Amino acid sequence: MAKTLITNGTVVTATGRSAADVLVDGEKIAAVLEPGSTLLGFDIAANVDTVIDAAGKYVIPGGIDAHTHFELPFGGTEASDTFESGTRAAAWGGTTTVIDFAVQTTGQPLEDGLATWHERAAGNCAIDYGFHQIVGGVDDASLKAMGRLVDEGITSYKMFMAYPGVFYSDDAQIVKAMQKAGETGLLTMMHAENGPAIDVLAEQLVAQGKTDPYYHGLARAWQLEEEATHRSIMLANLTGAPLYVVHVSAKQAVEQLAWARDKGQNVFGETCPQYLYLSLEEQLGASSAQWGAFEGAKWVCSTPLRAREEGHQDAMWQALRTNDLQMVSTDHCPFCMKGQKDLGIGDFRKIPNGIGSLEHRMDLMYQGVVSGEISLERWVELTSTTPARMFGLYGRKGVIQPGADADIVVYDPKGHTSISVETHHMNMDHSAWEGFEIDGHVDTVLSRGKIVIDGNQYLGVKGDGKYLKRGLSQYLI
Ligand code: DUC
Ligand code: ZN
Ligand code: ZN
Repeated sequence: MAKTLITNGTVVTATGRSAADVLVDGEKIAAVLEPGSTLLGFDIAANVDTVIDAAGKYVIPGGIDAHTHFELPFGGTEASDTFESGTRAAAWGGTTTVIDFAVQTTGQPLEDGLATWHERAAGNCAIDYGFHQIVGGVDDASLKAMGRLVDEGITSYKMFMAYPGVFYSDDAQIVKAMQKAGETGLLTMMHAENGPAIDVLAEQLVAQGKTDPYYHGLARAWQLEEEATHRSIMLANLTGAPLYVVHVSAKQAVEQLAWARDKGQNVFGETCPQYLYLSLEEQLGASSAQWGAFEGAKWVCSTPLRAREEGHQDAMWQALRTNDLQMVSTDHCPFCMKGQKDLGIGDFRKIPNGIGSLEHRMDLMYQGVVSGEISLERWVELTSTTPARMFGLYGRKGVIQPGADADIVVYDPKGHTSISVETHHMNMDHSAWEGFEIDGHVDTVLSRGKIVIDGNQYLGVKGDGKYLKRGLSQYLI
């Protein structure tokens, strides 16, 4: 089996940093050694197949993006990244594991939705992948099927309090699903926005001629995120089910999570790069020569970008520091402007919701280290270690230690990354992050011991990525 030595680097984990060499044997990390160690009784560098010189660079566990939507059917179209293009873009950005959402639509047997996602992914991924299950219809059959998910390695499922008529579940359905989750150990992931109330506001805005993307943000008011977050917490409290709230964007929703956590409830939350950097005023309200006020459609996603003047972005960074929020995922759900987002010209309700960020998550969060928002260790914790623990992959993923999969990123803090549609690898005709400059660079990426990114060269192979059967959450109180 091929051996690789990553030498002269600084190994960074969630708990500290140290000068160390990492020996990879086949697909696994074999040893983490003092630099120049002769502990193994021979000159290691002279006895491996490949030596990677990481002098001046960080050696971190590969990123885990626990929230992606490849090929998601949504808004009359389908998210534009396939498992092939999406996992390739992930590798370019230093992410070596994705957890995508298998979709069960209302009325469809849960098993059929899951089988479709397995078919789409199998043989197409360059990095390892797992699934959460979207439960789009709670009935006796789907509740029974939920009971079998853990055996399939799917230990979390998502429900939507938004999108009536599409993915929406009412409170009665949520209670039933949470009761089942409480019995089986499944982690409930919640899209917490009050969908019926949003639909009323959206209809009123459109009736007043307010049809531009900007109004998407006004219709999805923070009060409706706070309310749904609170309601989901109380339903989880009632049923004893652990709760993970996805894509938190409102500071008031964070207050609800913190309140529940302070009382000792198993409640967790993620935010996404877009809620840390982008805003209602600057992006949803943007205008361009090409698109006019429809330019803002590039940033139509749900939950929506929030007003900077209300302080949501600062509050998200703060919550990441204090652990009121535990993780950063992307909610990667890309759509092109031409032929997809433009379905909503003249009516923001018809714009497919989603932003593509998968390739840039590690860089964007590293920029938070540069700007002093988070520490180097917290960067690793938020993007790799906690996702592994939260979703039952820790030990195998999310850490640099003997026995773990050799999913490793060599990150250059002296490098530079300019983000642009011209250079990204996601299947999109624009970048939501155009013009963002990162004071760092993903240099080398190993996926289970194999180099998939070598400087500016892509060496990944579709089909090398394997399905990950996940265990129960390792993060519960
Ligand atoms: N939000 C998005 O922006 N896209 C996909 C689904 C979701 O909840
Ligand atoms: Zn969602
Ligand atoms: Zn999502």
